Amino acid sequence: MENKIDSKDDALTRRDFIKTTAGAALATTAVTMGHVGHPEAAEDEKASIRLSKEFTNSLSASSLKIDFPMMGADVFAKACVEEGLAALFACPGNYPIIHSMANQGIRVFSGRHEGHMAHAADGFIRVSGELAACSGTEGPGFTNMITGIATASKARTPLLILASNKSILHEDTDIEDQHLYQQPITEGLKKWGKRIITPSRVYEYACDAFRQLKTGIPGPVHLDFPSEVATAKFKDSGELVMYVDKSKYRTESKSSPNTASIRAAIDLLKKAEKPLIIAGAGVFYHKAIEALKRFAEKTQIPVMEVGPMRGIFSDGHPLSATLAPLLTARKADVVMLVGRYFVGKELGFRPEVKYIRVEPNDENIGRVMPVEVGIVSDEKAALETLYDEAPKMKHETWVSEVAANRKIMENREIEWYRMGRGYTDGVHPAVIAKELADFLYRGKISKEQTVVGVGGYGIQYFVNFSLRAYHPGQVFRPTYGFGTMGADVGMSVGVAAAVKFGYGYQASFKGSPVVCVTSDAGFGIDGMEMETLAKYSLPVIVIVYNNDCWGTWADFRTFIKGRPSEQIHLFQEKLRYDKMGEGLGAHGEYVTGPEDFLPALERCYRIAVNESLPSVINCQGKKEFYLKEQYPPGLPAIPASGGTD
Ligand SMILES: Cc1ncc(C[n+]2csc(CCOP(=O)(O)OP(=O)(O)O)c2C)c(N)n1
Ligand SMILES: [Mg+2]
Repeated sequence: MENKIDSKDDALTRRDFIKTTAGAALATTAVTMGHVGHPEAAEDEKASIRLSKEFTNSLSASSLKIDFPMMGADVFAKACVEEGLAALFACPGNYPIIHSMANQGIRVFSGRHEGHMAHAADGFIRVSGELAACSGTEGPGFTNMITGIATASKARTPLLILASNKSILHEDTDIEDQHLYQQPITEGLKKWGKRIITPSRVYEYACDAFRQLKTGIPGPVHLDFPSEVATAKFKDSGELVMYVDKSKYRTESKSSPNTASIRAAIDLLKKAEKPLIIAGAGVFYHKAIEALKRFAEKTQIPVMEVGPMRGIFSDGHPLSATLAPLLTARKADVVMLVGRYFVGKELGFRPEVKYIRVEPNDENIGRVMPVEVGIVSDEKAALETLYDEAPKMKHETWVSEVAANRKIMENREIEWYRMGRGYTDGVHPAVIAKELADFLYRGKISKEQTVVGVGGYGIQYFVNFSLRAYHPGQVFRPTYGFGTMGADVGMSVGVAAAVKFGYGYQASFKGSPVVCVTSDAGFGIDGMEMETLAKYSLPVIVIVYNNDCWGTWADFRTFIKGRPSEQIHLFQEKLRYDKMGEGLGAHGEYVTGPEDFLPALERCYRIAVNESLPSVINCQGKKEFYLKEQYPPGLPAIPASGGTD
């Protein structure tokens, strides 16, 4: 795998870069991290950002093998190790648990806000398919996590949420502050949860948590640990309830489909002229990716993936319909949804479409969309059986129509780029979209290697269809299902951690830089996590589309123009998010014209590869770029639901 770009023809050499203030700071950081040693960095020693000895020593300290006698927290952490929990994202709080997890060898990343750490854990899971946890202190640390939990919930991420709690003894009193009855607060957001009130059952509840995380429809699991539980002492395993091996508290056996439903599905697909498979997160988590490909190829049914991550079905495959969703969905006559648990209204199917739904549990089948055939089965087992039972099929006209739809979208990208490139009073989002895609997929680096996320609002409308996913988890979508602004940088922390160490689906792309496209409003919420990226040498290139506003300004413009409500949507203009990044230990670039974007991207990529350090590219746009009439292509008009006229 090629993960370097040729630095010979880059405009700015590393030496030039070091001469800048940020460069000096970065170089010192890198020296402390053991990456590079540049004497020039010493020039600005006083002002330089650095890692403490204690931090670096701690990161390389060896883990401990803990055994009885153990505290409750140790018992829990040991269960996490046994279950292969890959990482923990946390802020200080819930101390016995996070200390024990770190000391027992679980990789811990400590960030600036518990909510962002929940997004980070979610991102880690979304791109790797491996389990991770987030943690916060009781009270405010826990409540900070709520948006992250809700985001993970809509994405059906099997996220383990951990929080401490005050003593059971003082329940229903105000004796201790930060006392909070947490479980009702995650009601409706979690798959399962438990306030552990019986110390001797701490292991049993850990087992319950992993059973929930590893089976059925995925979703967040929330455990809270009152102090009596975390600090309880156990002399030996005899003092714990259900202290048994994982082979005894959960099964690897999966549900398989019944013959009648498989036959009914095949009959329906055989009669269809324009069948379509919609693949969701279930295919990713239940390792059904190869089975999906084989079935689609045998039956020549196009596949569209819709979910919080992409790459379940490669965008490079001739049957892929992912990049032309609406054009394709509008024409489909039979739609088979596989492991797509969250069903939004965005796909635009015709009312007469017949649906087949494949999911491991029956509770979701028939929800939101009327179903013709329900297949209750693990997705992999269902697709393998469908492959075995279905005859070879051909849908030549339909497959060419899907290819033509993809071409329409590719041409749209080129046309939008042509228009965007014509505007010189700022960087138009269409320029970011096309030039980023050309750099990542059509240039010097391997098109498979870079994981990219796009969040924000209007910027997403431009960038989403330019991104490509050729391997599972190559694209992540922080706003999927919950529309969370301000999840992008936080999520990138987890994504980059998964890529840096090559977890799960990212094994072959270990160490590659990651790209995160975000917005100015978004960056205002979680931009502080640039410090976390820099601290852990996570090479994320954060592209901030800075249009001096919440993009909703454009949506409501007609109704709010000149009124007291207009200012609600506006920031100060020309804010320097790049300097914010620099101040936090990252490299910063401020790009004010379209011709400067690509060179800045190349510099940041080189720094990511050579120094393993993050960057912020602050792309100065204009709020007016979203106005269709003034600056075509603009954003599509939204219904005037929130208007005042
Ligand atoms: C946390 C949060 N707050 C508010 C909203 C409502 N909202 C949806 S899109 C949007 C505008 C976002 O602006 P920005 O992130 O800067 O993206 P832009 O459209 O300007 O590119 C707002 C306010 C939301 N979805 N999430
Ligand atoms: Mg904005």
